[in-house]
Formats: sequence, C-alpha cells, structure tokens
Amino acid sequence: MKDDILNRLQFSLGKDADHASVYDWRMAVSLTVRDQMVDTWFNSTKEAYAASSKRVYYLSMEFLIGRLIEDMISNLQLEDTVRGALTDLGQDFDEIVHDEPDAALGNGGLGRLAACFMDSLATLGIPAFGYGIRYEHGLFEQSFAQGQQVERPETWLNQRHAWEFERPEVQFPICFGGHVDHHDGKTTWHPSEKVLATAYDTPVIGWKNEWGNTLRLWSAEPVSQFDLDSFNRGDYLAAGRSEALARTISRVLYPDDTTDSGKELRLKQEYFFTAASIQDLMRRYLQDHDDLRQLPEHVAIQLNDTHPAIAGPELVRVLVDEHGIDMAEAIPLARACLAYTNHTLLPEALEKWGEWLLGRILPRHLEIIRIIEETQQREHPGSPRILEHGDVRMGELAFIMAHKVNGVSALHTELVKETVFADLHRIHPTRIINQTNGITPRRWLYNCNPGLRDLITDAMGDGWVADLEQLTALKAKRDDAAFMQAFQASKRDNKAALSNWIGQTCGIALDPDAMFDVQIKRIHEYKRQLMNLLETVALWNDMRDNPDHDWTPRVKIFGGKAAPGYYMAKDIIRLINDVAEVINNDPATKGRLKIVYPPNYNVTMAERLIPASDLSEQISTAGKEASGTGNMKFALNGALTIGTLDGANVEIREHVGSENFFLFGLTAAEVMERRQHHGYARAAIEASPRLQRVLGQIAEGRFAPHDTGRYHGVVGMLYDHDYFLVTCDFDSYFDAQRRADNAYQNADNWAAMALMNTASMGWFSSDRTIKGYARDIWNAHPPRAAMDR
Ligand code: DL6
Repeated sequence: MKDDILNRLQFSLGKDADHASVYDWRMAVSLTVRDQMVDTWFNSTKEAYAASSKRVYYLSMEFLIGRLIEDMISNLQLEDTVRGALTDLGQDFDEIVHDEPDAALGNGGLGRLAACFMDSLATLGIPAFGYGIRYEHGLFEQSFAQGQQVERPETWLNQRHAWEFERPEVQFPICFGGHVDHHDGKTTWHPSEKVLATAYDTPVIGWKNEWGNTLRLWSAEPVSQFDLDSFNRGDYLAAGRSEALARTISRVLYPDDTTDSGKELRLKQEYFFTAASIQDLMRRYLQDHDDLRQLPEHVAIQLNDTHPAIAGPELVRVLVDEHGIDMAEAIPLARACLAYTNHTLLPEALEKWGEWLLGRILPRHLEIIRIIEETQQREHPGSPRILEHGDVRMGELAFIMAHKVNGVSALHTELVKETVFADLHRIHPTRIINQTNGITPRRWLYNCNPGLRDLITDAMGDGWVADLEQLTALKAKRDDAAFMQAFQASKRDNKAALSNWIGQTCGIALDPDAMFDVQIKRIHEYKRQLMNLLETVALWNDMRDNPDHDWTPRVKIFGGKAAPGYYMAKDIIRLINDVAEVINNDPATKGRLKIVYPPNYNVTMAERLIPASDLSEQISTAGKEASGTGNMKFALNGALTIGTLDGANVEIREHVGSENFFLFGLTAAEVMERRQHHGYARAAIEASPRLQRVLGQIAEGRFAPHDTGRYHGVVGMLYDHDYFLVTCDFDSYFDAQRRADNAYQNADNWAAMALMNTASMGWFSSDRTIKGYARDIWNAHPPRAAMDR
C-alpha cells in the first residue's frame, strides 16, 4: 500500500513526497484504493454477462453521494492497511479523509436514498447501473450574513474527482426541438438542436469487495467544440456560444426539490439523462440479444420520482421509430420494463409541463404521449388524464407507463392510494405497492460512528454490517452493566467531539452533558422547524420564570438549506438565528439552553451530528413527509425520536416500541379533518397562553429589536392560515418535550431506551428495501446467491 501510494503520488500526481499537499496525498490514496476495486468491478460485469442476468437501471436526477473515501476504504476492508501506510508515510488519515469535497449532487432525501440504494445493490450482488447527471455544481453552499441565508455556487469539480473514470468513447447524441414528419407509415423526428452525453463511471463496490456496479453520470458536451468561422472573424463570444449552451444542461443542480417544473432547462436536463441512459441500456441489450420482445426479461428501469418519467415515451419512441415495433405492442413492452417510485404528495412537487413547452422541446414525445393517453382512455374509459388543462401531468404519465408504482412508507403508500392516484388505483388495483425506505448501515453506522461500531462488533462480530437485523441481539445487553456503561460512554465521546467542532466552527461552547436535540433536513414549512423554534422560546420563557427548577440542559441544533426562492423558509432561517443570538447571550439561561445552527448542512455534517444526538426531531405535519430517512439514521445511532405519526416514523415506532418514542400531534386523518374548521389556527392560539406569549414576543420584535416588524409575515401566516398546523400541534409538542426532559434526567433509563432504538432498527437497512424491490418489482437476482447470505 505504501509503495502504491508513493507510486501514484509520483506518476499520477507528478509530486514527490516532500512537496505533496494534502490534496496530493488524498488523490494518491484514492487512486490507489480505486485500483483495488477494478478487479471486482470487471469480474462482476463479466459474471452478469455470462449469466445473462437481468440488470436494474436506477434513473435518478440526484445522487447525494457525499464523500466516498471512507465508504470505499471500508467496503474494501482496507482501513487498517491505509491507516498504517499513511502513518508510516507521516500523514494523517483523518486530515486526508476530510479533504475530500462532499459531492452534493442532490437536494435531500430522494438523492440520498439513491446513494444508499447503490451501496445496497452492490452489497447484495444485484447487477445494476445508477444513471444520473454529472452536475458541475451541486447544491449551493450556504452561509449566513446577519442571520440570513446566502447562497454561493458549489465547486466540487474544481478538483479532480478521484473516483470516476471518464468514458469519452461512451457518448450519445441527445436531440431537442424541430419537427416530426410522417411519410409512408414512417415517422421521422427532425430535431433542431443536438448535444452529446458523455459518460463518467464511478465503481460502486459492495461490502467486503464481493461485487461491483457502476454509477454512470452523464455530462453534456457540444457536438462541435466551437465555431471556427466566428472565431476567425474575431467574434469570440459567438464562437463559444453553442458550446456554452450545451454545457449548461449539466452545469447546475436545481436547488429546489419541490417546485421546479415549468422551467425549460429542467425539462432538458430530465430528457438529457433519461435519453442517454436508454440509448446506453439498449446498446448493452442489443450486444447480446436480438429479440426486443424479450427486453423486460433483461431490463428493469426504476424511475426515481417523476423526473425521469419521459423514459416511458422515449422507450416507446426508440422501439417504434428506431426498431419498427408496432405502437400497440411497444407501449405494454415499455411498461413491462418500467416502474415508478413516488416520493411526495405535496401538490407543488408533482411535476407538470405545459403542453406547448413539451411539444416545442420534444415534439415526437408529445405525439407519443397523446397516443398513450388515447390507448389508456380506450382500455379504461374515464381514466384520469395525462393531458389536462394544457399541461402534461408527469405523475399520471409515470403511473400509466409503469407496471408497478411504489410509495416509500406504509402510511405514504396508503395515502398515495387514497389521494393523488385514487382513481388510477381503482382502475389498476394491484399496481401500487409499498417499499419502505431504508439506509445503508455501512455509511450510517459503521463509518460515521466508529465508537458504537466497535462496541457492537466486539459484542457480536461484524455480521450485522451486511445483516442488520442481527442487531436485535443487543436487546439482551440492556442488563449488562459494563456494556451499558460503554454504550453511554460512546455517545458521550461523540457529543464531546461535536462540541469541540461546534466550538471551533461556530464559536459556541456546549456542555456535552446537555441533551443534544437535533433537527437537520431541508427547511420547509411542512417539516416545521418553526414549531421547534417556538417551543424553544417557550422553554426559555419557562426557564426564566422558574430559575430554581431543575431544568434539563438542552442544546437545540438546527441544520438545513432553504430553496433560494422560498421566502418563508428563508424567514424561518433568519428567525432561528435571531432567536439564537438572544438566547445564547442571556445570562439567565446560561448553561441550560443553547441554539446552534452550523451553516452549510450536508452529508458530511450529518455524519458528524447524528452519532452525537440524543433526541431526533421528526415533527412534520402528519401526512406530509413521505417517509424520511434521517429519522432512521438517528434511531440506528441511539437517538430517541420526538415525532408525529408521519412517514416511516409510524413503522420506526412500531419497531422500537412506543415506550421508546415521544409521540405527539394530530394524525393524518385528524389533520385533514381539522383543516375543514374555519379559523382553526386562531382558535388554537387562543387556547394556548404559552403559544400566545411566544408569538407576541416575536411580533413585538423581541428578537429583532432594530427591525421590529421583521417577523410580522411569519406571525401573520400562523394566525391567518397555518396550513401545516404548527399552532394546532404546539401544546402537544411542548408536552412531549417535557416528557423527554424528564426521561433524560434518568441517564441509565435513557440509555436503555436508546439501546432499544439501535437494537430495533435492523429492518430499516436499505438492504431489506432493495430485496423488496428486487422481489416485488424488478424480478432481479444476484448471479451469485448473495441475497441469501
Ligand atoms: O423517499 C426519499 C425521500 C423521503 O424520505 C422524504 O420523505 C421525501 O420528502 C423525499 N421526497 C423528495 C421529493 N420531492 N419533494 N418534496 O425529495 O423523498
């Protein structure tokens, strides 16, 4: 390893050890580790070809992969070797790991789920490709200026990405615009614009280096580099214009996971990566097969939300226009390959494209969508329409072109059946199924929490890493005093390490013995960071009113970004920072209450915060959070949840036991019912003196003394409509928080509850989720009998 690293330093980086920077060392280590993956990767490909295996193609606009170095090293079981080599070379392993940029090619849960799924597919040995976009700029970097969010472009690709292989030879043309001709029964699309999609491959190696798949991300390039005539005329801007336009397609990730539909570039991005992926998988299929009617035996295409829903019409187009299959046969053939995962019920997140826009960018696809619509109406008269009020509804398109549609938690799946797709569900009653999300235990325990990992492994071996349900055995350790002491100590160590980091980065001193109460996720009204903050102010009031009470010391930690155009979310961020400024400087509550909001929350920060958390805030309005996956990460790392009956919270609570979960709030049915009552928010505020007082303080400018009207909009919103029922759940939430306070005072009992969480989370491994998809949707199998090991 040492020699390999030095060789890479010399021959790939052109540096000698005496002059190498941390970046050089990291690249040398990463390239050395990458070398060690290649055999497994090649062998897996060969085996999949030899067995003529069905391949899974996971199409996702987002892969929120974060840093890869630790995952790669641990999956290859090279931790000791790499650490040892670096120590011998006088280098610091941790410094090198922390030098890797966090690849933020996603907004949140949907993208992170895709990354966890890639790890599980490889660990289970299921032949698979992840297909997405190689964004030059991932999710923006967040900082705060006077408490307000400031966005700056993210630049992960300013440095070379160590893990990828560029594939200039894997390149496909992607067309847009123009018109369509129909002549003598033949249809021809004459596009007006063309770009090239070039592949970049990152090997994804599963646990213990047994199987390797590929994450193939597409980068947009111009068909011709620049216009030499313009250049020679001295018109340098015109010379580079088409190049710049082409590259724009993969330049930046849209920073909003809810409301981007309608934007032309977004539609182009969606078609760009979907069309490239379909050309690629068809090429692979046709290398070995000549009968396209067998395609569903060999190809499973999973649509991660509606973003790649154009895959339906695109696959039909390829089958009909390029391979001469009848339309009537092509539609069911495409459907047998395609499946669709719904990740949200929020109406603003259900994509729609104006017919005029879609028809202008993809004229042939609009024709095909009309034929799909006619076919559906003929076969199922009265079926919900794909084309309605001048819009193309991508959810309906994805549903109609999929043989299976899945929700991401039990509750969410039922709501999908009852609400957004109720009519389609009546027509196709077996199409919607549930696959509750999961998380990879490799990243979310093994790598991010070495203290707990070692404790568990010492107690029961490392079988749990690939078979997380083995953690149930930990329940018996509840009465083992030495184990429980070590369990508590590992949490304490993580909290001390986090306190150091927060001290250094935010300049705020924390007491590691206080309860660390954490809410990290995108800032959105339905996730109700505002309710958490109002409760914090109410607690502060109570602490000041009763200074002699034995208060449980609390640290409230927030993390998350708001979509740049989401003004209410940005006001909430500013309010958190303003409230923090007042409370953190109040001598009356010093040592008892602190608020911290480290900027630029990302995967790496989650890996730092989650192992150090005591209380996990999962407080969305019931019925709004499709699943959540952060909730699973916290519970696995021994945090207790305070939460509503929403998304996967419901199933987590069933697994960990209701006595180990702080439940509060209205149920999804009660939420819907409450909204029917006129003036429900005002009534709830009037019934809660505690909440009234807090809102009064905010409204009168207690937290913005130089700009007293700053939060009138926020307070007015709560009084006047409060769509997400912060006001209605406030008292119940406050009470649940006090139950948590009381429980925390008994440290041994708290630790026992925390252990029950860790020990009960085995079912939430993404390995279980992927087995479910493979069995119920894809009918895909590992060429080796890896699924049963
Ligand atoms: O399924 C992954 C993840 C869920 O855990 C979250 O509950 C859900 O909000 C998220 N959905 C999205 C899609 N857009 N929106 N909103 O990110 O998916």
